[in-house]
Amino acid sequence: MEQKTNPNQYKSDLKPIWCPGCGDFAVLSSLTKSFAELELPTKDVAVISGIGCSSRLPAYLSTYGYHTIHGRALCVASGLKVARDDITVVAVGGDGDGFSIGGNHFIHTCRKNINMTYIVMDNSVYGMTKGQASPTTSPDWLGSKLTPHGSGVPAFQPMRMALASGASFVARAFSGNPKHLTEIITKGIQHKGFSFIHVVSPCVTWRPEQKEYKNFIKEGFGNGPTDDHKQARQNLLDDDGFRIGILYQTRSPILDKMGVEKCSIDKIGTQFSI
Ligand SMILES: Cc1ncc(C[n+]2csc(CCOP(=O)(O)OP(=O)(O)O)c2C)c(N)n1
Ligand code: SF4
Repeated sequence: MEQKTNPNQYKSDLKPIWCPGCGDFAVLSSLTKSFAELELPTKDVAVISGIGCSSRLPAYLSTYGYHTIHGRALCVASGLKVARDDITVVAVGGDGDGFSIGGNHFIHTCRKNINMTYIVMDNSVYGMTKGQASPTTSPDWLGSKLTPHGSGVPAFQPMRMALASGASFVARAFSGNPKHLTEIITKGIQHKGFSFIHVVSPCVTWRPEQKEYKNFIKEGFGNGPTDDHKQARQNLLDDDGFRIGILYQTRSPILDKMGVEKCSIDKIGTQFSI
């Protein structure tokens, strides 16, 4: 897509304090490129995060933003989008934030299919709190003193969970392939409904072995994006977490302001209108 707007206009004056080499830099840069491609006015964009290294991202943007509390980005983002449908809402955060303490909200936001985008920068570790195992850490990872023999717990599968919970756009990208990442973010924002973008985003400090991720990345799921749920489920069967692309995209009913108002109490204690 031809770039008419300068991506730098979406950056704030704050310099990111992420470790040099952190995958989150590429997500910030791709997000600003997507905003520019879509020519979104900064006043019409809000980026909402939880807590974690990745959740610092809104501070580095000149759009509206809200660095909320741990695991609650989607709650705040949902309320904002339902109240202000004219705003482009993007929620961002880490795998700990989104799949552990925020796991409940992840499932239900997929189910509600609210028209916004959720980008999870997954490094399979709690980066900010110094490297503990997260929900997406493999059970045999020995890198944390808290779990010296591994966590022993099978890793959470974000793509499967999003698909099973009703997300209408499910995709994965890699911070080491920023062009593709930008394409996916742009498509996710353009999508009408809840778009979940799982970004493999290395933590070079607590998981230095993730610097090798680039050697494992493979493009595409099955024959490409599908709107067939069964096919999408099948395409995930041989996924090892390193396939990138759009897995699933469909149109399904969106929960918006009208939907919320229709289902709310008209007069307190007297009637419901459905
Ligand atoms: C209620 C609450 N519990 C725990 C914490 C401590 N805490 C801060 S960030 C974090 C995990 C961050 O990991 P992740 O979301 O994966 O982000 P990353 O730092 O890796 O980008 C935790 C447990 C907190 N801030 N609030
Ligand atoms: S600790 Fe890890 S996730 Fe946090 S900024 Fe450093 S490299 Fe990135």
